[in-house]
Amino acid sequence: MNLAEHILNGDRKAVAKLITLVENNSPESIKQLSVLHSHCGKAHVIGVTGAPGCGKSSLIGKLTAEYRKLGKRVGIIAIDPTSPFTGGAFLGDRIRMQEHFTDKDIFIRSMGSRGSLGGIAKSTADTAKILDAFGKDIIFIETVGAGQADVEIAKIALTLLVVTMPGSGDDVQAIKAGILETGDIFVINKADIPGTEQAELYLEQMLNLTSYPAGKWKPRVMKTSASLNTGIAELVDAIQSHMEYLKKSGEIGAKLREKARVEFMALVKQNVTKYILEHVIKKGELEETIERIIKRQIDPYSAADELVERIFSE
Ligand SMILES: Nc1nc2c(ncn2[C@@H]2O[C@H](COP(=O)(O)OP(=O)(O)OP(=O)(O)O)[C@@H](O)[C@H]2O)c(=O)[nH]1
Ligand SMILES: [Mg+2]
Repeated sequence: MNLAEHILNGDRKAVAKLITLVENNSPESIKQLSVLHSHCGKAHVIGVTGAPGCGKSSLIGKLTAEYRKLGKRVGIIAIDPTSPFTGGAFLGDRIRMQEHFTDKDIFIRSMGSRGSLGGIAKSTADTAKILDAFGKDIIFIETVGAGQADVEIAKIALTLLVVTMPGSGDDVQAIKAGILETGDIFVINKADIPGTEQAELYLEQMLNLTSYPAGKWKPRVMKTSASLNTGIAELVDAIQSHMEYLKKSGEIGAKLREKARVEFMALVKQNVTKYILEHVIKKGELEETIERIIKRQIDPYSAADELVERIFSE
């Protein structure tokens, strides 16, 4: 039996193994992912982003417990924002989520954030696919709200939660800087501490600056306390409403089509580049061409055109 078959048979170790192969960009992972493809497409992938320490992991822990009560199987992918080796966030997450570690219907994986942005986005997307094929109904992806990485993750998720907390004006302000357009549900976590109402008012005001045409999803503002376990069932309801909206409006089809298009085009680009580097370009030629470009003996546009033309003439 190969890894993919083991995964489809419910083998957790095989899941962990394949994720590692994906992270290492191993050619074997491609073979296994292609087998899994036809078994994917059932999971609701939920992105959870927000400033460090606002309670994303705690919240995911509570949401997971709620989904388990509903009989849903849950996968969690945490993108470790800071440390490449041991990692405070990683250890913290493990401790906070450990109540779920013994539950076999929950799978938790922390991923390093080293490597290129595209690399992280790709291994996260592939890991979500593996968990989907493994039978997880709900897959959380936790990222620290730090700009571009989150925008990439937002494209993987069907529903994006933007988490903030009261009292930290900076956090709420930071939301303005780009993620506002992509968030589907804004969560004010730590609603047990003062300043919750102000944060709520502020968010509502900001959302009201945008007009949402009838029939379009208007982002919701929810209040939770992961510590007191309040607002969690309501948040699950809001996430469910968003999924119903996606289905009813047909937006889910558009999202999935766009995702498939981006993935396919990236693979084509990758394969063509690989082919050129392995079969068309001669040893040392790449460096030589770069040298000529720097010396202005040739311009990069013509050099690229010449190279591509050679593929067809050879
Ligand atoms: N008062 C209060 N504290 C909370 C709540 N949720 C989380 N915390 C605390 O906030 C701290 C950070 O929580 P985490 O869940 O690790 O936050 P995070 O956003 O995942 O943090 P990073 O992954 O490091 O970005 C911990 O000390 C939690 O106990 C809450 O609802 N109320
Ligand atoms: Mg965390």
